[in-house]
Amino acid sequence: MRYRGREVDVEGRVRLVMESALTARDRVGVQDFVLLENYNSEAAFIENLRRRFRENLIYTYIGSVLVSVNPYKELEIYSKQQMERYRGVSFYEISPHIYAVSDNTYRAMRTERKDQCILISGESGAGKTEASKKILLYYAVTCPANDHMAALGDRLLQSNPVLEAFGNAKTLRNDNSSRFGKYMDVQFDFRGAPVGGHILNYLLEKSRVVHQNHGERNFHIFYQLLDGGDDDLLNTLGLDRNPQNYNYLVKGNCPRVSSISDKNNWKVVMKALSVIGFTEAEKLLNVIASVLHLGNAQFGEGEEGETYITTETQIANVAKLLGVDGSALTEALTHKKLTAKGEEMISPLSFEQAMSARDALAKAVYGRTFTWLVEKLNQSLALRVHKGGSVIGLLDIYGFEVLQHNSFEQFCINYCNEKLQQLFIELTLRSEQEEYETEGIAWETVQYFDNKIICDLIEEKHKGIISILDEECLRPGEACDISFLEKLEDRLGGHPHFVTHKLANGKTRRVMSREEFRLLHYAGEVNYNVNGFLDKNNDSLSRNLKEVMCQSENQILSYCFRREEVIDQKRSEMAASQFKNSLMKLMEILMSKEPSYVRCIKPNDAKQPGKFDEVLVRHQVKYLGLMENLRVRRAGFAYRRRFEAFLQRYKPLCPETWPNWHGRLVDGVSTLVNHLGYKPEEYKLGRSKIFIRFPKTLFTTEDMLEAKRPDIVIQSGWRGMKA
Ligand code: AOV
Ligand code: MG
Repeated sequence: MRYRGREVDVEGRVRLVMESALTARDRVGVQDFVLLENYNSEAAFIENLRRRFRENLIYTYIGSVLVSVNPYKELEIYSKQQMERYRGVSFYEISPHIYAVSDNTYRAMRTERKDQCILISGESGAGKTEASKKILLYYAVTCPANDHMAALGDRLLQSNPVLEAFGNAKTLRNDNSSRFGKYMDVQFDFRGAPVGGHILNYLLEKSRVVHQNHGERNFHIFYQLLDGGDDDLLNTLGLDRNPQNYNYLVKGNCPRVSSISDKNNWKVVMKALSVIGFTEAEKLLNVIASVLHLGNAQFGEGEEGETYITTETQIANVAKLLGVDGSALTEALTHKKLTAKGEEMISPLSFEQAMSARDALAKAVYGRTFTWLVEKLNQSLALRVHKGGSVIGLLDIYGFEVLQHNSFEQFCINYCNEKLQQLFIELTLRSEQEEYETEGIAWETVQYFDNKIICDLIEEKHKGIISILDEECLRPGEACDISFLEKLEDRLGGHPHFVTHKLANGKTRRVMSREEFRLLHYAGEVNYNVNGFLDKNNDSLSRNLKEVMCQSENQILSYCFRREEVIDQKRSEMAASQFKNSLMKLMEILMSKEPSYVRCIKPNDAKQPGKFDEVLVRHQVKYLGLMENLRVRRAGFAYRRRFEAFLQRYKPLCPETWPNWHGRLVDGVSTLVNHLGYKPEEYKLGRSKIFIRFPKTLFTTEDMLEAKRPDIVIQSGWRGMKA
């Protein structure tokens, strides 16, 4: 047996690893990919991830980027004691963790007084939302509490179950999939106490309210209400407990999910609402129930093609819950109002039109109520007194998704991921390059795929897909989904990232339907079916329905449906453009902050613990650009550390630097490495950091330290420093 080094295990015990054939590093891999001997090898990269995953070490760094693999099981690594271990400790001192990123970001905000953000990316089900919750928990538990705002941490935490109930749903990819994008600012005062929060929400997948794919569900809140609400409540709302009795809940044929307890979650959500200081729960539940009843409203077709409602009691129920006049609602669901030459005309809707008016109303009611809810949360989290502190922003969006049938929603979701990837490319490469420049170290360029070309394809003014879609939406009566597709073919055919069934030689591509276009995204190919694109982009509610809704006695709804909207005939921005513009603003917000990254990886498609699907992981490593990230990070140097950190750690190895060095830091480091026998080609001294070329140099030094001072407690020393 041979002494091999030291490790911190998941329970936080420091242990000396005594292993023979299988050395510690062989078994658990390296905790930072920059330490891989063969950093150009994708196979070595994957192997390192696999080994660590097998040992429940789900976190690994690429420099300061955290790579996280979803364990699909509860690990004992998120306790309060664990949080304590990471407080004030530098990255390299202790095993990688989401808490280390949280803590480093927090300290960078405190010491540099600069706003920070943590960007979490990865495909659907990779663990983004869980990561963001852990970060928030870390701040709520470890940051000093503000005297006046002792409960703010609680409110921040409680905003999550509420948002998830209304904005998350079970999909095939994820039992708790975020169906909206979320950016949350946590505001801190000058003492570092959290004092406020603000949430920005992005495009909720409203179509889910009226339709779910097979095996998927509507938003959690519906099932929670039916399962958890007490008898009196359900009676008042006119609901029974069986989700299968509601048209809007049966489409996916999936009323229950084994990993979810709707009943318990209902309690959690109700409690959260009360912590947040929510007084409108009753009105909110009326809205939720009204959507369920609305879905059960049925129509019949009269002899002359007119449409009427066959379920009078349903509509009476809906009207009561929405706080609107029953006959006005009936009228608005079956007729349309047109103004021609200054005269108002009323004409009946066809059966199909009435159905889609009903669905449009359900989507509008739910979607606007969701936005209202976010505003309510924001009021509760709002900064009461501003004390000149800084902000940490957390971005948790819906992950890249490829379904059997991809529609407008997937188009928006994947576009959003495309933007985030672009930001990652710009910021990581830029900041790395800047670091070499400020340190005065010569740097090698690294080739990488820049996805700007795809972003442009989607968002470019006049030329991009969104512009073309808007154009078509402005030709009512003439345009349809297929004419939109044809326009895309005309204008974008031949673009390297755009494909349809038409081949350049005029023939057709058999494998693609005539209703689809394919985008070659950074993360893979996706076929989008154009069916419904125009409608969803228009996202319009008839004037009649708006008129009815803005007279609602339910204060939530009268807030959501404003009079001005009916009076002002101006066309509001269309859905995709609005989304695009909100993303542009988001990018500006993020660019103004110092970013940290968490890159989440999904180990298998079966949501199973312990299963590491190499093909799937390799694909994600590829499209997340992790290899390029690593190469850029290395760019010739495996490791970098600030002089004071390096000296503090290794000073016991040199009599001249031990116990304290009194001269300039750079001289101390120089003396130390000379004593250790570093050769000139092995390292470079920058202005504030030492750059070490080979991992082996660092390993040898670590081993020497271990042999000399096995007693050194890892957490002690050089607190509060960013490497
Ligand atoms: P996502 O946010 O990335 O997908 P989630 O964060 O919701 O994915 O994670 C999906 C599921 O994986 C969770 O519900 C947990 O069961 C499990 N999981 C993720 N991270 C951990 C962890 N650190 N420890 C234990 N289990 C975990 V989407 O919202 O679909 O893009 O739109
Ligand atoms: Mg999520």
